[in-house]
Amino acid sequence: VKLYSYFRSSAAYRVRIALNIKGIDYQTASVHLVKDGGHNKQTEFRAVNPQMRVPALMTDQGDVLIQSLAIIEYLDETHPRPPLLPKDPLGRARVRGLAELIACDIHPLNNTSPLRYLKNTMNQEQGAIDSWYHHWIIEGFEALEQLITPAPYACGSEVTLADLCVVPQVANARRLKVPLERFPKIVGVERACLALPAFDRARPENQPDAE
Ligand SMILES: N[C@@H](CCC(=O)N[C@@H](CS)C(=O)NCC(=O)O)C(=O)O
Repeated sequence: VKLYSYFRSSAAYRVRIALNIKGIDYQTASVHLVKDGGHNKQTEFRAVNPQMRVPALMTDQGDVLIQSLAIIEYLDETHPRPPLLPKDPLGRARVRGLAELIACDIHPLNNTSPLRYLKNTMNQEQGAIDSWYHHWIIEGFEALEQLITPAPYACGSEVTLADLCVVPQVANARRLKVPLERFPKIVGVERACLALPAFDRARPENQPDAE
């Protein structure tokens, strides 16, 4: 399979972890989100994903899948071992709830496009943009901190889809210097996950396009 990725993309990071956990060999097609106004906006990538965002996954049959959570669930269904979702419906709903708290409610507000819009169209200063970024991460993490019980992973003793969302979001928070002292459980989950090779290999700094 081919993963359209960018080393700093936290949504692509989620999928890289899933591919590693499942032991699926993949080729990285790097799409630079910053250079020349974003290579994701160019015709070549627009033909792959009209939404012009990474990740996108091209299967060996040439099908293109978009949206990290949909891609991860596809990988989980086609490569069931080890599972990324619990078997029971209640457990699945809990894991998905945490994943969506991050992927639907935190991440979209700190994404490249909205931040660029704040800067270029709304003419906001960098300081105001940084406050926006910090605000939405902190608000989301305050809820997440109460919802997880590191044992040692976000939802117990097995890695789940929730961990695949927590670790990249914490990486983003660290990059933008969001203080994390108030979130010991979240940081504990990150620490436990990063001790696993599948997570470590997926880190931004370990990607072929890392700068
Ligand atoms: N909900 C999407 C988010 C994808 C997304 O927004 N990716 C970012 C990088 S993390 C991107 O490609 N941004 C480019 C842009 O906003 O122009 C997913 O989970 O895959």
